[in-house]
Amino acid sequence: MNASVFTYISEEEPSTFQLNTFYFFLQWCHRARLALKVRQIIDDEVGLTYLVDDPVRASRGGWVFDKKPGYSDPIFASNDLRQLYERMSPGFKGRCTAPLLVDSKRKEIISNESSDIVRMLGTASFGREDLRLRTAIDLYPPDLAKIIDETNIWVYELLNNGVYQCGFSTTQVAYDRASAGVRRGLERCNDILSNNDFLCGPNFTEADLRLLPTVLRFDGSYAPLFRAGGAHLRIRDFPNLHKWLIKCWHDVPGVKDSIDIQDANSSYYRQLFPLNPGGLIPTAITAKDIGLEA
Ligand SMILES: N[C@@H](CCC(=O)N[C@@H](CS)C(=O)NCC(=O)O)C(=O)O
Repeated sequence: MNASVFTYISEEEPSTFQLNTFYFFLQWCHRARLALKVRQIIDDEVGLTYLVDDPVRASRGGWVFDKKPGYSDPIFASNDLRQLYERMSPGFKGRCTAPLLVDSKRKEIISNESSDIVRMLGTASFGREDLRLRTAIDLYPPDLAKIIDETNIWVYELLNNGVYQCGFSTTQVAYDRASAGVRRGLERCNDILSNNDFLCGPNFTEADLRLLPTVLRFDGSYAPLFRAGGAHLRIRDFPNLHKWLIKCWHDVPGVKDSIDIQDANSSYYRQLFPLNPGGLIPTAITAKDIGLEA
């Protein structure tokens, strides 16, 4: 698993957890939401709390709680995410990021690393028989563990993180390297998907789940705003990958409900001032525009 200062829960752990997830909608949080949706775990069962992005009201980082239902900290009534980190992990020095998975009974942070959260939500039942049985899709079957882990590594380097490296490069050399990596990543996916329905074989797995947030935002944000792979590139330029995206959208339960495409894309233009100093939000891109709906 990824290096994290917090604990990792496996299926063997005791059953006393009460789950709570805090999150916003950018790609790392979208992964966690996808894991919940694909596992068919409904929001109320894990005590999901949304965050508001408000750097002015936040004491460090941008995430604040709000008074409105579903947006307040149910454990400590904190004002912002940093306060919650401080209360659960006094002296915490890292970035106070979302998604954040906490045990609301023990009042402890379980994890703030989205890849671990996805693995836990995808594989552990947290001692609850009903969550174990409901798993419609096996995101991490033991016989595919090795290939899923290998795929996650290059998908992260070239694509999940590669698009951000393009967007935030400050030198031409760094941008060129990251942009070439994004193209290699997209081509590699396209090649694999010429023979397979999904990245690791005939079934949707965690590797597909982790690729999805990047591909769903590519045409609306990562290409035009981050210039990932070149501002003009589109997922349609990789026909097998485009077919995969359509398949995930229509055939994998929960994927459609995991994202509001217009809002997810416009949030990049709203929030990333250095990349969009004028603050104008372009005409919204829809599911139809990227070929997902007729
Ligand atoms: N490695 C972390 C990164 C999480 C992350 O960057 N989250 C964003 C929101 S999706 C965040 O909270 N950013 C605020 C900050 O960096 O201060 C993960 O994948 O969980």
